Amino acid sequence: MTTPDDKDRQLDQVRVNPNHDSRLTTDQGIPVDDTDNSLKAGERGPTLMEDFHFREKITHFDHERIPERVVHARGAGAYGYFEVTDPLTEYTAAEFLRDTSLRTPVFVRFSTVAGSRGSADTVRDVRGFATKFYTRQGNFDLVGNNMPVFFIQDGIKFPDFVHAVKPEPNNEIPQASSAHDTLWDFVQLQPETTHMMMWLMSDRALPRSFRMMQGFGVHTFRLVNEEGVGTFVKFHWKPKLGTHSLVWDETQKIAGKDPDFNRRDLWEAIEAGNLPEWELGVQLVPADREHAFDFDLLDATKIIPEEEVPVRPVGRLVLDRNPDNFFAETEQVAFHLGNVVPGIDFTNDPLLQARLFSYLDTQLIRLGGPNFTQLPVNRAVADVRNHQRDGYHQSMVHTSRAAYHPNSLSGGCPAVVAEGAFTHYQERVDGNKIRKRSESFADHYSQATLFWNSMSDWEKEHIVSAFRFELGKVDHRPIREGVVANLNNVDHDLAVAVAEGVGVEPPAQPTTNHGRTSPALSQANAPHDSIETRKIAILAADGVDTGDVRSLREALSAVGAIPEVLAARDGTVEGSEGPVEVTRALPTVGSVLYDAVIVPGGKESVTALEADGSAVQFVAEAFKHGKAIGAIGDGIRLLSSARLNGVNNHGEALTADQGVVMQSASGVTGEFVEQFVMAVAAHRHHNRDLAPVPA
Ligand code: HDE
Repeated sequence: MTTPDDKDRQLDQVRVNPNHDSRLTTDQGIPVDDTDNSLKAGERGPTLMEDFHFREKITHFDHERIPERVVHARGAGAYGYFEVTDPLTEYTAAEFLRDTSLRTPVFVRFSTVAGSRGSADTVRDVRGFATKFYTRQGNFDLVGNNMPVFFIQDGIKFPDFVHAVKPEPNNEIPQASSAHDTLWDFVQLQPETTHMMMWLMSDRALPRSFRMMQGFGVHTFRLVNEEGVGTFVKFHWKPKLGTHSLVWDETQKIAGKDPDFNRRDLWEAIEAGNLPEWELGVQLVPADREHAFDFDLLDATKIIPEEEVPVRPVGRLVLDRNPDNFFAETEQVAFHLGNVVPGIDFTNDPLLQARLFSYLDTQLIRLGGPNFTQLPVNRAVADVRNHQRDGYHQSMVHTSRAAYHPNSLSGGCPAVVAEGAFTHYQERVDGNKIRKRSESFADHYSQATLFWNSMSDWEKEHIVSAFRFELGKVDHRPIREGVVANLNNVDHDLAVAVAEGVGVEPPAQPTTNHGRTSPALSQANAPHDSIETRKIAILAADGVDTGDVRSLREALSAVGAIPEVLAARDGTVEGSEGPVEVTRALPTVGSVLYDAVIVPGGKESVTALEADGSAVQFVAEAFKHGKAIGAIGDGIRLLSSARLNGVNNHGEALTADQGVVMQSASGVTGEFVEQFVMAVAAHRHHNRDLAPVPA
């Protein structure tokens, strides 16, 4: 159990456990002696109106649902803390970014964007990464995503974009998917979407885990120091476990096997004490360098390449506590970009400006009135004292007589004081009222090209396949053509490869590619050094080598992985030296729920696995998805049955650098473990010949 922080102590005042040592009552506190039978006129007669317990129970039930979020409806959240490690005292008045002795409580909610509350986790989509910092100076919300840019430049286009990506209006199809005509119609007509569409078609849209994805504030914000000097800032979250993704075929299968895959992963990691952690980084740009870039800092479809402005690590975010109640906390949490504390301010980014309006507005309807800030998860730990009164669901009893300012009846309180107050950054602005996009926002392609150029070969292949899949679902041919024509402005080879897959004429005119790259954009360059919390399947049947299973369990647990023994049935299998406990039965899982698989030795066991289609498929599918595969002694036979008999289709032997680690001698050697751990740490092996592997 972690030490309670200010937020936890505050929540403790409202936590109730009706299951603990209590009797059933109505909402009025009246004890109830029967909640299974309604009050009737005779045993077989009609229910009576006067049955207040029945009426109350049904009425409450009838009103249990609130509107889901218009976007980001599906999410999962957790509490934790933030610590600043490299104080930003020179740049900001925000105490939580200056004082290394502070542990600021946080609540983080991760989400998908397009799907409904009940949709699957592993869809191709952007992920929300929203953090509420309960600072001593008030709540600061960093409402970001796992991609550093956005689809549009001006918030007035947000309803258009969301209407296009959401299920189509006539039949509400497809759920949680961008692969349909209306989205791609919008995309082809709105070229500012191009850069973000490259991200969305990349593996970034398929995170292996919320714990293994980056977060970005997206907009350029402003830090303001105690002297009122402003510095532009971009916020970055970097996951301690590295940035890793699933592959497309796998995501689709997970959506059926475990639609709660990412949510469950977060929950289980925290329950097991494997606390998810991110580093906060900032890119700082002095005010006088505002125009020093070949893009506009106010344009949310642009990144500042890390090679141009390095990301400075400044703090640490750790999630250490699951919520007690999903609805009360994760569903009712209300993030708002406008919640800033002294020392952090906005810029004139037109997307950011629109968000300043939207969040509060949507919460008024979603949470049913203006008092949602009093909901436990939303309450600041800083004192809240003002003249806001009344409204639906007012749960404070304000005892002061004067609810206005200025007043003399309450001694002028709450008083307006300059010290510690938020003062808006004093930026000079002037201009004619005008509905116009700035010329400095006009380049929609250079950074899309930069992203494409920075990808490794396998990332490029995945992007092409994603475009082919999505456009292949678009019925209206001219839309496919429009998208391909637009992609030609990013890279000619990309446009041709996509065109070939979706049956449209490849663009004739090649365009020039500027050739620049930003290596930091490629997931291939992310650290691959840990196998902590990776789930590793050990396939077993009667006769399995008990020593192998024991050694593997020990060795893998010692490096922080989670080994699980899978067999045809739950319970135990009879190993060579006695019973081996089974973690899960094969029919309840599938290779897609694991990061790697090992087949231990044991002649009889391997023969049984060879005869079990689900075990053979397990290995073949893990291979198809690029996962590390290990086999010891007889275990190698199962790899042959899965047609991975040590030789790929080019007649070359599969080697450990392709993530297939085989040891013919029996017994788990240190060398085997070392090679296998390296293969798992690499996350996926995309240097395999996958074409012949059945889907
Ligand atoms: Fe949001 N967005 N958004 N958004 N957004 C919402 O607020 C909106 C944008 C983001 O876990 C809504 O309470 C507009 C960018 C996250 O509760 C709504 C525009 C980024 C979440 C809204 C944007 C985000 C939301 C829906 C264009 C990344 C989930 C329910 C101007 C930087 C927060 C709600 C949570 C949620 C509006 C664009 C991130 C409707 C108008 C860019 C993570 O207010």
